[in-house]
Amino acid sequence: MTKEYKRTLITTALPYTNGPVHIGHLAGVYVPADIYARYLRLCGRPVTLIGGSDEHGVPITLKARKEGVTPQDIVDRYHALIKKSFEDLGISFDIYSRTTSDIHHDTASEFFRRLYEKGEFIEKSSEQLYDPEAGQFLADRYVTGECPHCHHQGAYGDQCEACGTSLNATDLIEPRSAITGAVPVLKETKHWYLPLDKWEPALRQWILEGHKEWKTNVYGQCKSWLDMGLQPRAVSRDLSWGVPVPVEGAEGKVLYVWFDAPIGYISNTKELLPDSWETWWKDPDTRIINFIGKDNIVFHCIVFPAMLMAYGDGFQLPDNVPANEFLNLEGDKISTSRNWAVWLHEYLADFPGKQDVLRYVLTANAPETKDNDFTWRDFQARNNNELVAILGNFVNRVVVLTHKYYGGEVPEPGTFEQPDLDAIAEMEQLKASLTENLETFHFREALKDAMGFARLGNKYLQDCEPWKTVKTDPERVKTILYVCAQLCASIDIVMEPFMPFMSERLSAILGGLKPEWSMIGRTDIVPAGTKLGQPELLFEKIDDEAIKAQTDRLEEIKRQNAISSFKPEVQLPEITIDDFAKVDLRIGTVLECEAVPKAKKLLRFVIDDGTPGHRVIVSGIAEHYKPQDLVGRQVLFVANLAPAKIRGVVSQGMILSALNADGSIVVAAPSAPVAPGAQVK
Ligand code: B3M
Ligand code: ZN
Repeated sequence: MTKEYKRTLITTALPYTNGPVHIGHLAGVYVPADIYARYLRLCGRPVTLIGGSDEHGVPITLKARKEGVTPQDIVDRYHALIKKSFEDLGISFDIYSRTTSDIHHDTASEFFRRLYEKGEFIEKSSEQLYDPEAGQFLADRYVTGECPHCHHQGAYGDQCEACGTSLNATDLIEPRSAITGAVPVLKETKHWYLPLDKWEPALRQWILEGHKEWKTNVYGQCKSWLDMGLQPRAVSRDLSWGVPVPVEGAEGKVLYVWFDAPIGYISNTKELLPDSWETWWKDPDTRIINFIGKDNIVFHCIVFPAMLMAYGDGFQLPDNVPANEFLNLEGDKISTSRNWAVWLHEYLADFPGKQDVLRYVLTANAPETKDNDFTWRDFQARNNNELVAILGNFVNRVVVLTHKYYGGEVPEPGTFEQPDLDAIAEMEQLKASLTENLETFHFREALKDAMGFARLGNKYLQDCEPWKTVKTDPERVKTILYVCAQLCASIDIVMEPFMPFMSERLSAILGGLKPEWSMIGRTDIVPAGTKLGQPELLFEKIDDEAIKAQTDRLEEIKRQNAISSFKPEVQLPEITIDDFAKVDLRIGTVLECEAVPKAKKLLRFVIDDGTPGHRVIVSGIAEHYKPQDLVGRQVLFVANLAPAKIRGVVSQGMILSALNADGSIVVAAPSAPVAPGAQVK
């Protein structure tokens, strides 16, 4: 940071209210933004953390259509759920509002009207994609097709999420309506376009020259778009859900969701600070930071800044746009539509009181420079081996020993000796590195530095061994435990941005400490004589059972997804009724069933086929059934198949079964009991 700013406005991408928020949103945007806001507050630097729901756009109307309810029903439901779960996770928004609010509609309308009156738009009729079956224009997520740049299938009408490129719906190769699946036709309609090309020189200057310090993923994406050349972008849509286009002759048209949503940052600031919001947006001494996911880069670095430049009137551009990559879940891309996610509200219900563990794991694993993976095993290991074994353990030992030797009162120290001075010096180093990492949005590294304080504490305690020294030099132990209390206090402060719930409990244990960043590393944070609270475990082990419940849930979702996305085999060539009549299909009852020795897949059946001799059939389904479970069941079999010797057993027929979408095999059976030997036709 080259300039000293007076205040920092932090915005977080506004989540679409078409579903709850998941760990991908948290790791990419909300946890890092909250860490940064909390850090600035601890430094005593003025900061406002702005959040809110993005309640317009096709994701919401699609969801409403699917459920047969109104868009308002959808946004009311998810806005409430998302707001509550953010609160419960301790995301310290100064405001969390919504884009269906009156103040937002007014602000977004006024923004459009000003650009309109300044002549900043191109008004143009053109042919757009139209679904003749649904009788509506297809824009944004109403239409999918192949991306003309990276050839990803399933790119949306406004953006390809695979390569991040922003698109016009008419750019898509082989477009399809997301409503009816119909092939769209072209139909004439009028829209307003923001000529991004007009702002290209200013954007080049601002980003490519002025912000070389941005993260390489953000800078690189911006550079490649600018190098490709910017085109005018439509900022209105033929839809009924959204902010109506506030000019004459625009009936049935609303603002494009990506036009109104970023204005939400401004509306929400206005709602929070009706008298001073302009200072937070227009004073050059304010620094604006947008926390977003990587799929939002183009809108925050190109489109919204162009809008702000077109508006003028002193609006400041962001100073930084720290966008993260994506977090995967157990090796697969997180997906709301496939339900492949860990949903925040479900996590909070399944792991009550463990908000900090999630915040910790998501930060330790944050996808800052590349996509990263969340696994439940890693979650468990980080909790048990790091939070419990390192952090919780150190604090607990200090509190227990202070109670044991001094009735819980922090003792008066003597002269600091070399190990004490070394520990104090190391705290200084850690603080410098931690601060630098936070300032530059390297939160993973920052968390490592913060954990460094707890590691240091354990090492100091292990080296000084107060439990031994107490027998030979009790005076020395007073200094050791005094230093330990200061270490605990520094841990409390450095951890506050990452794990605020733990920090609050630790502050209470340390006699009501009020954390401030400048205190870190000091040797007088907790004065001698301070009465410590009772020892309590700051973290508890998470057992295998709790983890298994989560991985079982994911397995089940995977299975359901495989079934719902199942594509049947291509049908075989046609046969005649005479061909079919040659196959003698019958029902039989399983009398005996056992594994075939040394053949992992085979079961040997004795089937009651209505004849006195019964018959033996071998079937390759041993990996899917326990033999005893099949005894007594009725099956369908081909009776006139030529006998074949399989692993030394002569099989007189074939039992019919289906290969299921998830790879399992299910034996075909009659829907009601049937006399053994009855024919199936
Ligand atoms: N709602 C996209 C998203 O949720 C969008 C962000 C708006 S930020 C102004 O990923
Ligand atoms: Zn693409």
